[in-house]
Amino acid sequence: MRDLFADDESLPQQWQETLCPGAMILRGYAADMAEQIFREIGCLTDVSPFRHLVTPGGHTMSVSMTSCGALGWMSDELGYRYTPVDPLTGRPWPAMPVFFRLLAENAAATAGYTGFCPDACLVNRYTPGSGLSLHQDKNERDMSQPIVSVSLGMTATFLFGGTQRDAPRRRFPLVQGDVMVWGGQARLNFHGVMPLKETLPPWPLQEMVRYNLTFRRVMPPGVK
Ligand code: MD6
Ligand code: FE
Repeated sequence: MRDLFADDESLPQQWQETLCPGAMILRGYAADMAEQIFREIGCLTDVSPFRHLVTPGGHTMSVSMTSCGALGWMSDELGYRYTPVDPLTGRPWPAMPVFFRLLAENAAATAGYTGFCPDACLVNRYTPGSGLSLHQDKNERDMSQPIVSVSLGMTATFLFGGTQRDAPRRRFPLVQGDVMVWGGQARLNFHGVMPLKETLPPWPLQEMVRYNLTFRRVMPPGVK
C-alpha cells in the first residue's frame, strides 16, 4: 500500500511490503524517530555498553550487541539465552524506554499483530564488514508473538530464507526507518544480514554504522 499522503512531500514516505504470509516490511515507519532512537541508544549503552559476544562454537561475532528490557539476549560457550542480568555489569539490563515499547507495539498492530508487549529488545551495532550469518530466532519461549525489527543508520542487505536452512533466499535492502514485523508461519524462517558495505551514513549520523533494534516477547504472559 502506497502512502496515503504520497503527494505531500513534507511527510515521510511509508508503504508496506509483504515478504511472505506473516512477514512484512513497513518502509519508513520509524524514519522520523531516528534522532530520538539514537538518543535512547546513547543512554542505554551508558549503562550496558555494546560488546562482541562469543558463539557457543567459540566464534566472536562481528556485530556488537547490547539489550534493554526485563530480559537481554546473550551468547557464550554455554549457549544462547536470555538473562535478567547483564553479565558484563552484573546489574539488570537498562529498562526498555517507553517510547521503544510503544513503537514496537504500534508497528506490530499495523502489521496485524495486536497486543504485542515485548519484554526484550536486542540492540545490534554493525560497522563495515559486520554481518550476521543465516539463523533462526528460536530462543524465545513465546513463539506466538511476532518479532519487530527497526533498522537505523547505514543500509544493509537482509537475507530472507524459508523454514529450512537450504531454502532459497531473497535479498531486501533495509534503510534507516524501515521496520520489519514477522510472526505467524514466518516466525522461524532463516534470515541473516550481509556484511555491511562502506557507504554514506544517513542523517544525522557522522560514522559508518548501522543499528538494529529487535523487539521480542520471550516469556508467555504471566510467566516470571
Ligand atoms: C538485523 N535482525 O537486522 C538482524 N531477527 O540486524 C535479525 O536477526 C532479525 O531483523 C528476527 C526478526 C527480525 C530481524
Ligand atoms: Fe534474527
